[in-house]
Amino acid sequence: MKDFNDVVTLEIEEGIAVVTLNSPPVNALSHAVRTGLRDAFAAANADDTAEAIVLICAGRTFIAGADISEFGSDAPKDTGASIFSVLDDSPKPVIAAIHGTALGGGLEVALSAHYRVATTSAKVGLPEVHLGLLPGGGGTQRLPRLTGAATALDLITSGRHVPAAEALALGIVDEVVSDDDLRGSAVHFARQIADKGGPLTRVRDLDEKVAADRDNPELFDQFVESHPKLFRGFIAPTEIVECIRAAVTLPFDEGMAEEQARFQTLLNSSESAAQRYYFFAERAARKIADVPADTPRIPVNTVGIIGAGTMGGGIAMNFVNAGIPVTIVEQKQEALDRGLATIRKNYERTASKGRITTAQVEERMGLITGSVSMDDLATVDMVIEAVFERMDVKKDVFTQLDRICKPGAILATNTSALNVDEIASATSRPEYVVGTHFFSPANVMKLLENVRGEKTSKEVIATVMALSRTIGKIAVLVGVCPGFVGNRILFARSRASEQLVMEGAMPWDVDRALTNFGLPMGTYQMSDLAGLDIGWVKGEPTAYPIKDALCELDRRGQKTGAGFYDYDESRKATPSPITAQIVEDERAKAGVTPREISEEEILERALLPMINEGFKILQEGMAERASDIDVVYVNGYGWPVYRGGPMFYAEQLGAEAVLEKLRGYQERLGEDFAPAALLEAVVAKGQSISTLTKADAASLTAD
Ligand code: 3H9
Repeated sequence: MKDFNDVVTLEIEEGIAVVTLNSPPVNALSHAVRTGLRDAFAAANADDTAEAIVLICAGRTFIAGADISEFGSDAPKDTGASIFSVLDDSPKPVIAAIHGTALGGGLEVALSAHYRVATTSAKVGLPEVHLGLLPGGGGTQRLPRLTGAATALDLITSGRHVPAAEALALGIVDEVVSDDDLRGSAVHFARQIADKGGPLTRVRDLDEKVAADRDNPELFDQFVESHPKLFRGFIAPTEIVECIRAAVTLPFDEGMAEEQARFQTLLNSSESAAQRYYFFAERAARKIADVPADTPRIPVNTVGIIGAGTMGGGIAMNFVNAGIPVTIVEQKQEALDRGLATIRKNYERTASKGRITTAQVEERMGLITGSVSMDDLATVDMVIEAVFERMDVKKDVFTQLDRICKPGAILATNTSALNVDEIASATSRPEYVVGTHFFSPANVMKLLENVRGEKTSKEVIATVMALSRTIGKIAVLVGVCPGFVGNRILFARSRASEQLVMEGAMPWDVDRALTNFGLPMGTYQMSDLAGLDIGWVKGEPTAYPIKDALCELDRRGQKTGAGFYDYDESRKATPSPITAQIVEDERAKAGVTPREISEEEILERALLPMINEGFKILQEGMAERASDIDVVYVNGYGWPVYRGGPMFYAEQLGAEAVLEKLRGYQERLGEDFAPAALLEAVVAKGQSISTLTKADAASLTAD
């Protein structure tokens, strides 16, 4: 067996060269891998005893793509032919043997081979679009030659992972084989090809599919017109369309040149930098500095949910979808029945869209047990309460849970604002108490803020973080503080928005600035959606007089057909003259002469306090790292991923510029804009923002 760069080996088996790539965790195409593969293919082609070459990977997957961490880094550049042309130009037939996921550059390697054999469970895809990129290893040129342009447009702009059976039907792979013996099947396939002889099939030479597309040039504009959302704010999809158009209209080499040029443009864009950063941010959020990966986890095979309302029902669905049985407890049978009926309706709606079968609806409902007695939670491994958001109510529930639940059960609260430590104090086992802050609708929203109490044990944290993945959530560990990470930052924006409106902007001006920035909703659209009466009690003024006045008029948001905006029957919002009048009255009461505020100023004054709050959160150790704050914002609040998140955005603006602007606003508008000590320290020490950890924050602000 020959070894290349410690990551690739070459063996000859029954006259077939087997090139095995072994570069954990995902066999990404790092410089070492590319060099190793190039040398191994040269050796295989030079070996007279080998008639064909099988490329196979060790470990959990075929090549998962280019090594993303090399983009924009000082990693050595290739000299000589690309790995894609090495395979394409190989005089001996090359068979890619795919298991796991062949993604991005990984699928492009396979498409450069002459044949592809995949296991039943394998998936293939070109997900570069999620990194703000396009396939830069010939994927935009080869895939359309196999599938036609329409399928290539769908697959490359969506980045979806295509199961082996579909890949076979689409012509992307040549054979699907059992999961048990990929190597044996691939060597057998290679032997047949070698025995058959004849000219090699190179994807680059196929013309039938793209020739048909040449007669239908309008398909590209039609695709763009029918997918408006895909292109909003993102630049990669447009470039992808142009590359696939080039695959149809230009000879292969010219199409490749077009692909390269456009790939480079995207690689240098701030959008791709943000999306690549976010890829690693989401994975980093799973790691907790003082909770090592091998921390023992508590088995969670059954879950109890208290509360069958919208939140409790949504939470229950997450577990049931993952095959974990739940017991839902309500106080009254009627409320329980209503809650269970809503869950059933949700599943039936999903089934009517063809996403699950009717048998699955019954299977999932079969995993739910309803009860009106908390005593039925005596044996569950974990309980999540989703009851009314009031400290005395929560404490009462936890006192009962402490009495009822078995030792070692995890007791979780879904509070979005209350102090988890105080809730834990109602029990004799605060080390088992944790916060699991789901976002509404809980069966849809990906984000989960897991709240670490002062006494929460490492085992409980490790369990809850792992369990979050099992139920399909992207979890971030946060500390106990009002609003945790997400809502705390949102409060800062709400205060800033209120100031802007009092000073001269209308609520819809604030919203327009934020949606133009890329957020799905502005402050006031969000407020109308959530309900203006959260935390409002009739006759009791809050810090938001405009909102109070709207509530007094029973304009409590979308649910009452009016809030900051007026709504028609189809919930289309229009700026309301009633709101405008209230705003003017409130300004007059405060003695303010309104002035015109530019969109640029609105954006700065809405976003800088969010960034500043992010620094304060990190400084207080309420998030593990700056990038966790970004994960919260991208997943829970629709922050456009092509802008990375508030902390990454701050990095792009420049820490110094952020500090200077905050100081300017502080001088003009007061202490709401006072820069966080951590921001000052970051600027003073020239530290990068997006790589900051809790420990960095502590040491930067220690002196
Ligand atoms: C590309 O190919 C461009 C080409 O067209 C250009 C050619 C010239 N690079 O997600 P996991 C790490 S762009 C570097 O937790 P899973 C990941 O950070 C690329 N590292 O596992 C993590 O590290 P850690 C196109 C990578 O089982 C560890 O591997 N390809 C890469 O849930 C495990 O990852 C893609 O976009 C990478 N390419 O999911 C595919 N991939 O343990 C990106 C993973 O230190 N990858 N890592 O946190 C994925 O979608 C998933 O990782 C995969 C496995 C489905 C493969």
